[in-house]
Amino acid sequence: MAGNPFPLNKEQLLQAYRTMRTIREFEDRLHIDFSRGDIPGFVHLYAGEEAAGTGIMMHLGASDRIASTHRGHGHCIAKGVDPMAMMKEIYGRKGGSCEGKGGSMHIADLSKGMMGANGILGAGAPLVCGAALAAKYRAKKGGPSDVAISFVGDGASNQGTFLESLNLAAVWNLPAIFVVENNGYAESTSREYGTAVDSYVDRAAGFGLPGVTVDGTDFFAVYEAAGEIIKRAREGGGPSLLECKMVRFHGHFEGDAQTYRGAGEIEDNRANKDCLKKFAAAVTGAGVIGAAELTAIDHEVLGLIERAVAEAKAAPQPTLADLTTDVYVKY
Ligand SMILES: Cc1ncc(C[n+]2csc(CCOP(=O)(O)OP(=O)(O)O)c2C)c(N)n1
Ligand SMILES: [Mg+2]
Repeated sequence: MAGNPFPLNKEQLLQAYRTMRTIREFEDRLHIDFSRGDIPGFVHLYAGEEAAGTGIMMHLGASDRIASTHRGHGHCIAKGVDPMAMMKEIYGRKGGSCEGKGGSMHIADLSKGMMGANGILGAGAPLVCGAALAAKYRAKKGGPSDVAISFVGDGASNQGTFLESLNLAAVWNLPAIFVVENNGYAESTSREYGTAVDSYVDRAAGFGLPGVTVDGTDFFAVYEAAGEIIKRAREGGGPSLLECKMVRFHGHFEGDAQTYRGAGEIEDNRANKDCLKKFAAAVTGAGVIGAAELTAIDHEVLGLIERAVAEAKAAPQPTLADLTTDVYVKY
C-alpha cells in the first residue's frame, strides 16, 4: 500500500467522495424528475460544484452555521441535512425538511446548522454576521469556537447586503467566512458583464479582509484553503473571503435552454472540470483508494436516491391546516 499523500485519512476521503457523489446523484435525479413535471416550483442545480461545498463543510460541525443560496442542495447535503427529507421537501411533501412547505429554495435544518437556502440573492450574508456575532459571544462565555459561513454566487457578490456584510464582519472581527462560488454566470449573464474586478481577493482587501482564490473543481485545493481560514476564524483571527472558481453542469434553472453558453463549453466542463472525476483520479492514482471501493459507494448512493424518490412520491402533501403551523415559533 502506497503512503497517503492527502491531508485526510482513508475514511475521511471515502466520506468526501460519498458526499460529492450523493450531491451529484441527487441533482441528476432532480434534473430528470423535473423534466417529467414531477417537481413543483423552481429548481437550480449544484452539479459540477460539489467540491466547494464538500471541501468546506468537511471542516465544520453541527454548531457551525451556514447560510446558502438559491442553488443550495449541495450545501445542505454537505452540512449533514438528510437527503431523504430534502427529497420530500423538494417534492412538496410532509416529512420534508420544512414539512413540504418551503421547497428547493427554502430548505433549512437548524439542528445541522443549516440556516437556509435563500431565494433572495445576498440575503444570507447579513444572517451570517448575526450567527458569527452570536458564536463570538458564546465563545467569550466559554462556549465552542464556532464559525458562520455565507455562500454567495459571483452575481450575488455585487449585492449591497453582501458588501455591507464584509465591512461589518471586518469591523467586528467576526468568525465569519464569505465564500464566493464563481461559476462565471449570473443567470445568463457572463461574470465580466456585471463585475468590474477580476479578483475577489482584491475586493476583500478593499474591506480589510484577507482573501484567497482556489480552483473550486479541485476538492483538495478547497479543503486546504478552507481549513486555514476556518482555523483562523476559530482562533479569533477574524473573517476571510474564499473565492472558488467552478463550473455548473446544468442550466441556471431547470428548463434553461442555455443559448448563452459557448460552443463545446458544457462538454468541456464535463470532460475536464468534473470535480468527482478529478477526485477519483487523484485518490485511485495515489493508490490510497481502489476503484472498486468508489464503485461500491456509487451503488450505495444510487440506492439511497431511489429510496428517497420513492418515499417522496408516496408521502402525503401538506394539508390546508398545515399552512398556519411553523410560521414563527416551531423553528
Ligand atoms: C435580490 C435578487 N435579485 C435578483 C434575483 C433573481 N436572480 C435569481 S438567481 C440570479 C443569478 C444569480 O447568479 P449568481 O449569484 O452568480 O449565482 P448562480 O446562479 O450562478 O449560482 C438572479 C439575478 C434574486 N433572486 N434576488
Ligand atoms: Mg454565478
